[in-house]
Amino acid sequence: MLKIYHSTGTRGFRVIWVCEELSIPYEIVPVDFAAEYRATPEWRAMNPVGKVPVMVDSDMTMFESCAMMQYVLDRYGEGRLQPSKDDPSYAHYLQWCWFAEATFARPLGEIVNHRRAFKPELDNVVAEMKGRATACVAALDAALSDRPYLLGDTLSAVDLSICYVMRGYRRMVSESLPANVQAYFDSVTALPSCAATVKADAETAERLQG
Ligand SMILES: N[C@@H](CCC(=O)N[C@@H](CS)C(=O)NCC(=O)O)C(=O)O
Repeated sequence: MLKIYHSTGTRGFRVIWVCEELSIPYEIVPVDFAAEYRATPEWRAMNPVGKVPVMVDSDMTMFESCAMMQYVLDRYGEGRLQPSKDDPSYAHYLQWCWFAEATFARPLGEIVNHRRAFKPELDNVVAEMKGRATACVAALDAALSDRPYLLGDTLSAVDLSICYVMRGYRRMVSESLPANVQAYFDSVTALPSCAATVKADAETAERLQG
């Protein structure tokens, strides 16, 4: 069974969500998010840069959450939640998959890093990163002006990946979203698979404490 090494609130959320949406069996292994644990040789053997998540499938170990998502889809998805390579929407599927992590999540990650340092002189960096993240939300709003999901009428894994990042945006930048994005976020996060993921994510912290 797939093992997802995860810390509550972190990027393993998007991989868990895909498994929940597709009813693919998985197990969460809770990871202590403390920097001290992530610096240990034990964790570095799993993720050489000391981040989470990590996924193990039999004798295969990998890091990078969007790559994990794609692996799960390709290996166990049976064609669901992604267009085939000859579908006209395939290029935009790739585009939004990469956008979710490389462009949208990146400024939010910088806000987390700068807040961790608690240095007032970094306030202008935080403001810049909020602006960059907000530009991503505006791009999503424009893309969603004529469609319920990023690829059109059909839900795909990019919607789960983007809405995972949007949860962070709402927490760190603004709860108020432009109209198209708000309707999109509300409908994607209303999926039963989202509630199941939120529950599994919260239980991860409880298991670590217990
Ligand atoms: N691109 C990586 C980013 C991984 C990442 O930055 N994870 C965060 C938690 S969501 C982390 O471990 N942060 C700790 C740190 O950077 O020190 C992925 O998608 O897996």
